[in-house]
Amino acid sequence: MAIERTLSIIKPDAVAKNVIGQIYARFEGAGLKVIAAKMAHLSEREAGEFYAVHKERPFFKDLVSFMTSGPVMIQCLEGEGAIAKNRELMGATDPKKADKGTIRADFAESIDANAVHGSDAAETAAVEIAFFFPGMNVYSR
Ligand code: RTP
Ligand code: MG
Repeated sequence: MAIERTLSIIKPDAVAKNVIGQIYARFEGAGLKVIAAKMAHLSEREAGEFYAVHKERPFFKDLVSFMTSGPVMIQCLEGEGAIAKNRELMGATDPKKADKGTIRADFAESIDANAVHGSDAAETAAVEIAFFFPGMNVYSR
């Protein structure tokens, strides 16, 4: 399988719960490397732009309001099949439906406060990585 890059966000609920390290350990345990990272408190504009694909969805307002409610930890992950592997580690969007042992099953409270974001395809990964890490401040090894 090819080496890929994906964009991951530890959302405000998980940052507030102080589980950044526990989530990073899961990435590392699955062979995913953190090759760029930054903490940020997103503005409404940034969160709205990032989730622009969901603009017409009924949950958009709540999503932006949640994503701007506190700091987030944003990282680019690299590894074999990184996009699907990260989605697998995350579990289903609704933590009640997420498989046992996934990040969302273990750390998320609700479909809104669901601990993590992960790119869902190669095209979105490229756009999302460029959105948060413009230029090449990425440390591959
Ligand atoms: P994400 O983009 O955050 O990684 O999550 P996802 O791919 O699993 O889910 P997506 O369909 O892209 O939705 C983005 C976020 O919007 C919230 N959502 N709420 N109330 C609802 O029906 C609903 N559906 C989605 C979730 O917080 C989801 O992570
Ligand atoms: Mg998504």
